[in-house]
Amino acid sequence: MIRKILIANRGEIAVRIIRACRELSIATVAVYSTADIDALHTQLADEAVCIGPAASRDSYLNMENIISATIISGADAIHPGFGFLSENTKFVEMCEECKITFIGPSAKLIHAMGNKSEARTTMMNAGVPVVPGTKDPVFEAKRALKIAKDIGFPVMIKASSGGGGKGMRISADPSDFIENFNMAQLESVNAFGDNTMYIEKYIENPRHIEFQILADKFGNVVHLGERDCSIQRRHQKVLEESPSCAIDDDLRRRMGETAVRAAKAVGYENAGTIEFLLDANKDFYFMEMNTRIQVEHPVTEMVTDTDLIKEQIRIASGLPLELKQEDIHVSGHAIECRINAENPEKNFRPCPGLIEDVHIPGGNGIRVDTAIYPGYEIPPYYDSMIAKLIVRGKTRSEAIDKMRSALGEFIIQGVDTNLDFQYDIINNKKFREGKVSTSFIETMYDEE
Ligand code: MV4
Repeated sequence: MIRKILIANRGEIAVRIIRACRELSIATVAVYSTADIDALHTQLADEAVCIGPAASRDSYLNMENIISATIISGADAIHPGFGFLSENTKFVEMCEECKITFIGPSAKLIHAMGNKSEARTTMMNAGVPVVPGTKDPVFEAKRALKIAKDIGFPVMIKASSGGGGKGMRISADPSDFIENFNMAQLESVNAFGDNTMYIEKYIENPRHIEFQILADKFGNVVHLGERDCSIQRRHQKVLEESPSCAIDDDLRRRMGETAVRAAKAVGYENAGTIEFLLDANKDFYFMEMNTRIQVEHPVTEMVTDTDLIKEQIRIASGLPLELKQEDIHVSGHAIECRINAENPEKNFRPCPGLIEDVHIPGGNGIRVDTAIYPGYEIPPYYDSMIAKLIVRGKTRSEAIDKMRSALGEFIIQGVDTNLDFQYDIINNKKFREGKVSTSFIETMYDEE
């Protein structure tokens, strides 16, 4: 059994993990940078170890220091949260070598899914639908152009190591292909040191639908329904909901079964997410697999009445899944708004600084995951997300009304936030009608 967990993260997710550990009577060790000495996670954990200076690469990405902190504090496991070292193969290998339980999948699995081109091939071979495109990776623009002509334009050029839109380009027709391929490849070489590319048919205005799965060490895999994450800005999710209003029970069953098949095909273990693109004809295609707990996991927790962090810990402890697929029911509707310290009027520029005062909304079906408090100073070194406001209602319409009420009640004084921007999304006619796609934010103010 796991008795003590070191949380290799900060902010609301570190707090979320500490709370789950406390419920399970597992001791907690926080790690913090010198900029986070007053952070909530540092104060809330049973113990806290300073792991370096403010810059992430010196602290929250400092593998040696985090492993040392684990050994010194006598923790037997590390929960990585999301971001930072959560999908770092080398770090997971270090944990494996030091006999520290990494709460997540193996280094081998993270590596296999991090290679998007290889993941695509693996899924094709497992009978999981992928976007029409290359079977093998391509390295050379001229050869890629030949393939693109076979696929049919427009096409999407993607870097195998890509993510967050990096190393990705649309090509409308053969005349702009070579240039776009070379730009995408150069971006990938610069960002990831990898020139491996693949080509897909371009899917216009898709929805981003992802399925939450849980897999134990005994080959049991279940899915917990989907999240619709179509509302994004520059590949950053802004608002997520579950269930998706684009999916009926039959499609949910088929996509869910596909997600489970995908996880089984790679021998997955722990919590994971299968990302799909859903096109206007309701055809769905595997895009990527995320091998970590995700920011938006609470919407799934709210509609399935589960605790995904506790499930991760149980799985890592070697316990079999207690959940059976037939026992998992999606009930009601949940929405999450990501609250960022940023100024939407100044191109969403981050706005760190002193939180002079906070009022956090509450009430029936309202959940706020945050690490801010009155008098807290948001450091400028990390992500600008400072809270997640999650609501659950019986229906989508009730969840929207709850979110409108809760956003209106939320007060954060001292820094600029996107609270008003989220309010605009919630009150948008198209959003309320469920007519959203990945281009929603670019057009939301058009005809109002
Ligand atoms: C696509 C696509 C259209 N067609 N692939 C964006 C990030 C990366 N994970 C994959 N992405 C996309 N891949 C094909 N073949 C459109 C996107 C895309 C997108 C996907 C989900 C959510 C928001 C998006 C915004 C722009 C582009």
